[in-house]
Amino acid sequence: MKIINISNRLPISLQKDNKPAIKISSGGLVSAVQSLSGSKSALHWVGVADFTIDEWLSICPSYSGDFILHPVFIDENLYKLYYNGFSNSVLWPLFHYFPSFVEYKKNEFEAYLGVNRLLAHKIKDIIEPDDIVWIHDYHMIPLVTYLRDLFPEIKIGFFLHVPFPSYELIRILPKNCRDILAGSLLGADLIGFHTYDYVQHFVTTVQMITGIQHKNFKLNYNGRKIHIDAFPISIDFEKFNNAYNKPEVFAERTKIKKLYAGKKILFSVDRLDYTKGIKYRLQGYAHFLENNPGWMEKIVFILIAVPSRDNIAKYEERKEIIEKLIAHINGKYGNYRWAPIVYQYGSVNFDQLSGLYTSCDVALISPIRDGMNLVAKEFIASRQDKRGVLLLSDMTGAAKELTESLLFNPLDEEEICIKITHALKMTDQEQEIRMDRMQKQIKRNNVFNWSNNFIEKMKSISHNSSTPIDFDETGRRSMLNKYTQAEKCLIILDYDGTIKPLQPSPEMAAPDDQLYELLAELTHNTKNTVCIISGRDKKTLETWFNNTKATLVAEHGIFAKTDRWNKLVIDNVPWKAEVQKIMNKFSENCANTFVEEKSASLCWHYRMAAPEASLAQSRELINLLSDFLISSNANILDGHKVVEVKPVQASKGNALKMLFDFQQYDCCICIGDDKTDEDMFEVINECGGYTIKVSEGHTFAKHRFNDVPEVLSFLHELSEINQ
Ligand code: GDG
Repeated sequence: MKIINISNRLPISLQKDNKPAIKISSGGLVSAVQSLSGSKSALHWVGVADFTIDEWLSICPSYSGDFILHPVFIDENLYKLYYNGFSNSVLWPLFHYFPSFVEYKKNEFEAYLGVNRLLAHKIKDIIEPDDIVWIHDYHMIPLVTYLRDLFPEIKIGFFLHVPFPSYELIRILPKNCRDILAGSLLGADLIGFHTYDYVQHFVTTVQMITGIQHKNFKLNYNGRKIHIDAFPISIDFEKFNNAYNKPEVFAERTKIKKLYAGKKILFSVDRLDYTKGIKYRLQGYAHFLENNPGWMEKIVFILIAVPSRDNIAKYEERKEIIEKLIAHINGKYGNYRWAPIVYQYGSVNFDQLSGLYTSCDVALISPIRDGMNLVAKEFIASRQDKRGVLLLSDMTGAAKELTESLLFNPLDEEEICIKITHALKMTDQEQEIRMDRMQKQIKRNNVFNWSNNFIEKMKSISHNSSTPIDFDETGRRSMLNKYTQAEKCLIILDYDGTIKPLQPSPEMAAPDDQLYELLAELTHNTKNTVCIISGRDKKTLETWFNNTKATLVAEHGIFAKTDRWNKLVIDNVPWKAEVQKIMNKFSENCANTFVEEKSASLCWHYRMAAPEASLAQSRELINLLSDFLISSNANILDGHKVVEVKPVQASKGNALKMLFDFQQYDCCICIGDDKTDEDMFEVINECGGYTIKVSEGHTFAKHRFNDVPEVLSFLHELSEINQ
């Protein structure tokens, strides 16, 4: 088994001077993936090359590292459109809640898809059946589905390193673009995010766009279960902690302390990116200087900004804004002996970084949005001396874990000023207590646990990609044989769309004589137990099937009739009147939609309405109801052209479990067409029965009939056996 890691760039740089060599990057992700080699899996890494084929061919024979590298060579212009264009001028700003920075261009989106296709093509030659593929980040979303199409059986994991925003942001994108993005990730078996709010945003987005609802953060799609979970990334704790005693780091620390002797040191390091909140950080610091003249010449802010994506206009602009502001603050508050801000536009090496982490008094980290933020964790881990204070924006993923830091809102300069003051006054004892707690947290959840947890989760996912198969003659025969030999058979039939074609309005779908006759024949055979299980109310089922000897289940499992009607779940629905008011409003606003009232549930039907407008309205309704019903016992079903609210315990699967002892039957046949039939398919699959989905769509069912006539013809065949 191989682990194939895929990221935008390979984790290497090519040393092209007189002694050409491949240098492996030293980032946390690299060590995390490297550590997986302990699991005896060969580690492959695929990424876009930032060197030429000739350079690669001349250097690669001398390489013998931990990874088997697969550079993908992409035309420079195409790469620009994909990377600077769609990836970093649409997805990056949008996912970080900067919608006004989004610059969508169709050709860039096409380039984005094109590069992903090229990557899939490359990976195609590497993959073997039991491999695990791990795809990283927003550049590679379509790749998930391209690989799934090529390899239905392979295990695919995806991890997003940036925030996943609310659906309200995603819906800004053109329709085909957002459909592709949401749909593509459904090719994965495991989708990981840093935090639970990103998980939550993702499942809501999937439901809003595709109508697929999660159950305990698992999605059922094309016969596969997709697991969605939070895996907060971390760092190599020991590497940063042990660096404290490295002679080079000691020397760097001593130099810095000497240079700024008698002054408190504030420190920050990040890529120069508008999401990192550098401008607001500076304004907060200026506010502090303005309000604390006593600190003049007694404090210095070392600000390292690392060049990043500087050929994108927004980044250039940001650099100018920041540099002007630094000049302004230094001019306003500084003098010929002292500059309040020491600024470096350029990176530092690891020892210098450790020297800065361990010599500063306060780390000031203020992103406006950040998926996680590793700098915060690195600062904490570096402080073997357990001194220093972390000031951290509450808009970072890291803020959810580093709760002993001083958290602040990154746009609030007054709060930044207050928190700087608090940090400067914090006693050594308090610093030590806070540091100790955060260090324990990071040590426990280090980057090796992160990668290991992700891969172990991948391994544990049983991969059942069997899409339902249409019955061919042999399959059909084998099922009929099984039925013929059975002594007791349970036949479970959904009603609308299964044994009766869907009609524009519910009352038009009453059974006809032929259907009554068919049901009479099936129920007449003593070996059969027939169950009609529907979302319909019990009054309708009673009227239609009063003279039929079938078990009836109404309202998706709330009521059942064997000899007489029984309630299977409590139908306490205090929310009903209010939900009805809301649904009525939606009916008034959206022509040709209507509300159906049942005893314990309500449905808003939009089958006869204008498709696009009513679909948009249905999304609004679900959004509204989700908030309205948040602490109630209600469940919202996003069905086929219907939104239904029902008690949470009511499900067809639960009802079947309550009504039947499956052991008693040697043949079980379950047919349905709707999302509400999925949980009964799961139940019947478990007991080894036949599950059959009618028509298109994702399903847990093992087989498929194309339409209602096919179901009826099959049932006719059954009715003629053993008569
Ligand atoms: C993305 C997400 C998420 C920076 N300057 C220097 C330097 N660095 C290193 C830091 C740290 C890394 O770069 C930056 O990581 P962050 O997490 O802070 O931010 P992004 O680059 O935006 O990363 C982020 C991350 O992915 C992981 O999933 O946390 O939310 O945006 O390791 O140390 N290292 C050295 N010199 C520098 O000048 N040596």
